[in-house]
Amino acid sequence: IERQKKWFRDAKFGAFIHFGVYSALEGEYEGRGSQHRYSEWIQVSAKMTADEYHQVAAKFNPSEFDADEWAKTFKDSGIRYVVITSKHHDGFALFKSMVSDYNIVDYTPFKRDIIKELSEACHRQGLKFGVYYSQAQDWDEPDAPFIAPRFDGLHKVIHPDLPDDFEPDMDRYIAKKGLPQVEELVKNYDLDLIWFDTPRDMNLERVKLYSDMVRKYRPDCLINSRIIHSGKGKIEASYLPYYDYVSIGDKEVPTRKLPLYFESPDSVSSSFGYKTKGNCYYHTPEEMLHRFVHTVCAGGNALINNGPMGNGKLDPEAVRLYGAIGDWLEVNGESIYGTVR
Ligand code: JFZ
Repeated sequence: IERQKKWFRDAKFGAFIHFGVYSALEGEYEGRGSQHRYSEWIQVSAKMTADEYHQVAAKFNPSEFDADEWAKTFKDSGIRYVVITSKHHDGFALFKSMVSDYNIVDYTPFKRDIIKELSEACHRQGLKFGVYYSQAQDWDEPDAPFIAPRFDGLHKVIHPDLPDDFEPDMDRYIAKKGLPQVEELVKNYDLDLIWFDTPRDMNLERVKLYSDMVRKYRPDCLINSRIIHSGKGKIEASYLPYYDYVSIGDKEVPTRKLPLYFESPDSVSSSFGYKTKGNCYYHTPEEMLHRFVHTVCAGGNALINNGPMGNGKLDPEAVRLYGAIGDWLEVNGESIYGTVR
């Protein structure tokens, strides 16, 4: 196997983190939006304009965030790698960016670089560290594509001042924000992995731009398949050189052995972002273990998500469920992957 993929093959258990402005809204804005499964989609489900969302962003202050506490909690549960949203579809960056001031350091009273602090804390614990970056969708950028047709017309709702004849130009968005921000991430942070998602309107040229940028600065940084494949549907050979492993569908538990390096992006609950208001369902410890064991026994990694709270603390329910897997690994883990902790 390729040297840089070895840690991934052996990792088995990762922590996925969806954290951002939406975490503070907890799945609802002024009584709207809670019907959507995923709280990180609140801007869309509550039909918030860019202005409204910016006002929430400008108050985002996760003052109790403690990177070392997060990293230690993950480590103590047997987790081997961490992937956090550096920019989700809302376009807001959790890292210092010169490309756009719509980032946690320049836009909020918190002013600290979450990606920097967490990458260092994870590496101190011996954990691998990666970032999620929404390369195609960026709701703050009218040039970037929306997931349609479900949300057709939403562009106009979020950006009411757009001229009627506005023509979105995805390449302009990629040149102005997407690609330079990925460059910042690979240059400024010690990344073991980058996680792309919802590849709406991606094509070979756009995939190459992103993939080449990552490999240029950080040849050992793994790239997931959602740079081009949504997670469902079949794999196209022409894209194989541009990513390193396959992320299957969200919360998909494999029922058969899969051929490639793969990972299942699961979550402790029915949402990825933190969500208290409205319908949110947490798995039981038994369900978590069942999903974990099925994924690992099919040869893949379980990347299990937690949504930290707006104040910067981990969700106690997520910590409890990670702990249930950790306790089970302590007793049974050797048969799955040698020494656990
Ligand atoms: C995407 C995001 O839209 C979502 O907010 C979250 O970040 C998740 C991890 O990824 O949602 C998806 C992507 C792919 C599928 C389903 C939801 N899929 O292939 O089934």
